[in-house]
Amino acid sequence: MKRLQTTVCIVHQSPKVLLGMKKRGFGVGRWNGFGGKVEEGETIAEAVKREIMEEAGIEILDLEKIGIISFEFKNDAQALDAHFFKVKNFKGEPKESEEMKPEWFSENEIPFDQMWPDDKLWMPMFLAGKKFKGRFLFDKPSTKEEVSIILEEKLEEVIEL
Ligand code: S76
Repeated sequence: MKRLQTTVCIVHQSPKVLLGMKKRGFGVGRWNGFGGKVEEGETIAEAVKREIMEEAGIEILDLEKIGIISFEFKNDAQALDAHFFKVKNFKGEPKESEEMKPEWFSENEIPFDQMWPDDKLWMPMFLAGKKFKGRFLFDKPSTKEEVSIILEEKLEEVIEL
């Protein structure tokens, strides 16, 4: 199976988290962390920095790896290895780009009904400062109209990634 390396980065300034509404492409119509594909010749950390600058116009000042989840879709040979990161400090003001509309949410008002279905499982671990590893198998990629369904799930807290 082909595994695409991707990043998901969430700014956490307790009790607020910064999410972005995806305006096009994979995950359109859903709130998510910032991120995308790791490009050829780029480290994962470089990809995180580049994506959050492109999508939200901010420069991150710290970066902590907090999870790895493998996402697979039934009948699809393309799997995603998503590397999850937490950022606490950044420079600049989050601003809307062609790809994402950033918005701050309270930890207790996270819009899970407009997010990927796995988010309600790992987000509590993220907010509690725990690290995690997991694998989710979905029936299909989500679209704006239809959310995908989790067919298999595995998620565990880990001490180290
Ligand atoms: O939080 C998530 N971000 C993604 O890009 C994809 N979940 C997810 N699930 C497939």
